[in-house]
Amino acid sequence: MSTPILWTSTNSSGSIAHQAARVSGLSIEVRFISIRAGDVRKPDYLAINPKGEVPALQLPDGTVITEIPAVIFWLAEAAPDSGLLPAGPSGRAKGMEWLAWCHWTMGRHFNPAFGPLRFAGGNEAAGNAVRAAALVRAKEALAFADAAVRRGGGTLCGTDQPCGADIFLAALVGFAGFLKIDISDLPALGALRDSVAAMPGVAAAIAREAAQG
Ligand SMILES: N[C@@H](CCC(=O)N[C@@H](CS)C(=O)NCC(=O)O)C(=O)O
Repeated sequence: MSTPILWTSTNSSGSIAHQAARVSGLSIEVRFISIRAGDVRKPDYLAINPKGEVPALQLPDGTVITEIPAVIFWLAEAAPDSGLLPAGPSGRAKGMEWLAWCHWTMGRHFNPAFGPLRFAGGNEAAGNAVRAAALVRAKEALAFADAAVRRGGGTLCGTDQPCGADIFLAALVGFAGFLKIDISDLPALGALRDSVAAMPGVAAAIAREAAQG
């Protein structure tokens, strides 16, 4: 293998890494597996990512990078002019800070909203309560991010172009749509989602996933 391979699944958080990979401009092979078909739990894939999750970035030297912030950090390091992280030590740290925030927000609020039964021992009534609470928390988190984007003049870190954290936040906005969270009172997030979707690399990744089905 001479080209990194990005393992992902359509309509999943792996799409965030896929979009960032295209924004990086690096030559990366994208391989789709199906979460729904259980591919993430098959031995061949577990040998690549024992966590049984996407995304995973498999490098030619055998190193496998998992966890979205780490994947985007690697892409930003390998393509320093891509803008995936803002410039300078403080800018890079702020970019990582927001990547970590998005990741933590996805794990603690969005995941329970999407799959409440996993957080409620399979009990349906408890699951409904988990989901309701998670939706409230997710909306609060989105309001926090909306204020940050307004302060940044359209991006989380005040950059002219969206960075990797903005790509992640735009994905959370998309997840909010699936969850029917009303963000009409958070216009900075709608504008950010649109500016991220207009990035050529992001548009290419979205088109590729649509073609994949
Ligand atoms: N810790 C993970 C979170 C990613 C994640 O939640 N991946 C989900 C897809 S959205 C997954 O692969 N789930 C496997 C499954 O549902 O079996 C990361 O950042 O890489």
